Amino acid sequence: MGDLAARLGVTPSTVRMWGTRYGLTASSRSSGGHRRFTDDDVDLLERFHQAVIAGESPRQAAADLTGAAPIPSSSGGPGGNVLAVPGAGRRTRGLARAASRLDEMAVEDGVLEALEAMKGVAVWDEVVRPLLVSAGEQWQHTGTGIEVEHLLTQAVSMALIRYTAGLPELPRDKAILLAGGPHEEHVLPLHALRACLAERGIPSRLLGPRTPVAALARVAQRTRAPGVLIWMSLKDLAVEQELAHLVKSHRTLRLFLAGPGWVDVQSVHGARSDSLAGAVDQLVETWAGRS
Ligand code: B12
Repeated sequence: MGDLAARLGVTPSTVRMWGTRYGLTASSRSSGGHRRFTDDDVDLLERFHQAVIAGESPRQAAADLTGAAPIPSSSGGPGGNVLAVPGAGRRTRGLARAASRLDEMAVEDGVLEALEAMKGVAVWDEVVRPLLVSAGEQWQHTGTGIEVEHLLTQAVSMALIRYTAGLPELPRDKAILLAGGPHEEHVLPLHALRACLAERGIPSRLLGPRTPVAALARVAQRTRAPGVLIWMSLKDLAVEQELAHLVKSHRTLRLFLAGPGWVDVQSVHGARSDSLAGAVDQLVETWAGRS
């Protein structure tokens, strides 16, 4: 069991759960009663894991691979288990339940309501981030819940956009540039950052996921952006070498590197931003010193 789990990159309890929930288990036992996975069992579990990571529902993947009818969801509702968020407050638990039943509007409205009550940094750190971390962990450990992650992304981005649009109008010049790295899909933290900058009266332009560094350099030059922040959740060592060109876009440009993707990267071109509140402070100062 342990060897198999390590080979698949999941925990032994996950493999056990696949057995009880989807009937995917060892086809024989040793004389001592231990599970014995044959080559065919291992092959089946590997294909199951791959299908689930690729986005298929575990119930359907198990049915496809074994030829059995799909096992009905135990809760009867769409999606099964509720996303567990350890230590979460009332608001976060409510949003976790809404996300688990795929109620996009309830999540969007709940996040918007929280933003109006508590402001950007607190909502991100205390309400939204715990949900995202739990959704990521659930996916990593069970290969399930990717649909909840997508729904959360959509609802949280929309709430942040609606909230930002309702704030007083911002000056249009010298906007701060925010972008995801060239291969990066994760950009939610940039939506949060844009909302927090808008609360402080600071304009920003969000170029979104997968922004090529050369494009960022052109925009920085054209708009004379006083500051650029690049978010990367995933490590991408090639990006650092391209930054030399970006920081030369104009004389006073300051570059900030944010997200776990930069953790072990030593860069002479940019400064690290370690938290949402920290990035807001850095960019407020950068914008105040714009020339
Ligand atoms: C939402 C999400 C997605 C969405 C992204 C949508 C979007 N528009 O942003 C979708 C579904 C598209 C997605 C795709 C993928 N994802 Co994803 N995703 C996430 C999730 C749940 C949240 C991401 C996020 O916004 N994080 C922000 C906060 C919550 O992250 P944090 O680590 O707590 O932040 C720390 C610091 O960065 C800082 N911080 C927090 N917020 C802010 C804000 C600012 C401004 C600053 C400066 C600092 C800061 O404080 C924290 C503590 O120090 C994470 C889970 C997670 N824990 O991050 C996985 C996660 C990042 N994804 C992961 C993976 C593997 C993927 C995929 C490769 C999956 C796949 N097989 O396709 C793809 C990536 C494709 C690509 N090329 O980029 C892994 C990455 C593991 C790794 N390091 O290699 C994670 C960690 C899930 C997991 N636990 O395994 N994902």
